[in-house]
Amino acid sequence: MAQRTFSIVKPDAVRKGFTGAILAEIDKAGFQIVAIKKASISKQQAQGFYYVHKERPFFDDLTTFMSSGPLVLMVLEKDNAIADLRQLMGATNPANAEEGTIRKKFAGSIQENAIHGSDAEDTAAFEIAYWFAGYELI
Ligand code: 3AN
Repeated sequence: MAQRTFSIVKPDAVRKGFTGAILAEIDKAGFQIVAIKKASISKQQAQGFYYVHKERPFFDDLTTFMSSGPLVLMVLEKDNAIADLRQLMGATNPANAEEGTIRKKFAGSIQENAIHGSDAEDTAAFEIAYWFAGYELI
C-alpha cells in the first residue's frame, strides 16, 4: 500500500550542487513527490526536528550543520516508502554505504551525509507534520 515518508536533501549536498542528481535518483526509484520546498532553517528549528538526538554528543554540531545553509524538504510516496528510501540512502556513515546508494555517491562524512529519510511510521508522521501544513500535502 502507498506509504509516505519524509526526506531532506541536506545542506552539504545542496551546497555541492547535488540536489538535481539526488532528486533524479529518488524519481528513478519510483517515488512520487507529494510536496517539496527549499528552505533555510534556524538552529532552533533543527533542534526541534532532531530532539530525539538531544542527548547525543553530536547534537550541537548536527543542528549547527543543518542550519548552515539551504536544504530541500520533501514528502515522498510509494509502496513501502520508508524502508525503500532508507535502502536507497545507504548507511549513515558513507564509508559503510553500499555501492549505488545516494550516500555512497554524494555524502562526505557521517554528519554531512547528503540525505535524511524517516526511519519508522511514527517518525515519518512527526517529521511530515513538523515541516508541512496539511494543505501542502494534497
Ligand atoms: P540516519 O540519518 O541514517 O537515520 P541517525 O538518525 O542515527 O542516522 O542520525 C541522524 C543524523 O545525525 C545523521 N544523518 C547524521 O547527520 C548525524 N549523525 C549520526 N551519527 C553521527 C555521529 N556519530 N557523528 C556525527 N553525526 C552523526
